[in-house]
Amino acid sequence: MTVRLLVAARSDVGRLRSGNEDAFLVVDDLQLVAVADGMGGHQGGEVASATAIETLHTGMARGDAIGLAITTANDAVFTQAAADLALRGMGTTITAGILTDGSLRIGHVGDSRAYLLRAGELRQLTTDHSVVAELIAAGQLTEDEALVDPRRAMITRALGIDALVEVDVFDVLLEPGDRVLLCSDGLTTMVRDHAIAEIITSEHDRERAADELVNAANIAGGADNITVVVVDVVDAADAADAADAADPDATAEVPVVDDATAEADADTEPVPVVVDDPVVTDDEDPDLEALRAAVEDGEPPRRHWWQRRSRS
Ligand SMILES: [Mn+2]
Repeated sequence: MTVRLLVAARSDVGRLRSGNEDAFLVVDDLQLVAVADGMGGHQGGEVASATAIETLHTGMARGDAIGLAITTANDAVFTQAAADLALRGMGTTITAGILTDGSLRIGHVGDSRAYLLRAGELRQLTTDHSVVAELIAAGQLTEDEALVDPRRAMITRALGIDALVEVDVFDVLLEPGDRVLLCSDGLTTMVRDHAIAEIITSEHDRERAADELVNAANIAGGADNITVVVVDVVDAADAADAADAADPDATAEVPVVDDATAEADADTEPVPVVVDDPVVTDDEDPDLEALRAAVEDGEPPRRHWWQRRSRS
């Protein structure tokens, strides 16, 4: 059976940030979706996420594989950061999916997420590249502890930080009736998975589901920018029927790059902190307690890239 993706996307500044450093991409004719969450002082976060999204779009439009397109996006952000002092240190997550032979091929770096809702069960498809995800995997932190851990904004992989980046690429076989959610951590740090599942299970209309997800994050505090991309997997024949019957203006899904630059307030953006770990080797568990002091408490933590130094 041939499937098709129908998409609703929202990006919201939230209630505490002055600018929106998230970006998303919906390209209907490529059946491509993506979310990026930028970090960096001044305009850096917005530039990083917008550059990554645009470069991904360009690469996918010329037929590159998703891993290559994301690697190229890394090059673009890294090069731009190196060339402009004001942008130094900027970086971004990216989580992208493209419909490929009935599967969603996902490319992923960082702690934005892709979820699959199938038969009422919500499953996280991506692995967060973050300090707390590593600690949870190692049994050193519970999911509940991670939600309030001061290290929760520290990511271990991002685009733009280094000339090389490791990209997770994998396929998820899709079925009609599946719903896929891509989102930035402004949703997942505010709204628990069971509440996300309840919203996207009970709200059939994907546009309203996207609104409700953003609303839920804002009601919970809106501490970060919130971006959600709700993807319905439908039988391609049904999708064609629906498009014929509907107002073309209402269903046209054009490429969108939402970099929200106009909302930015450069003066209030702190410079990101890159925390070097002085002791980690590949052979021992990092003593991450020592890093707590480097992360501000009380306020919602800003995204940091946590650099694991390789042994020399
Ligand atoms: Mn974020």
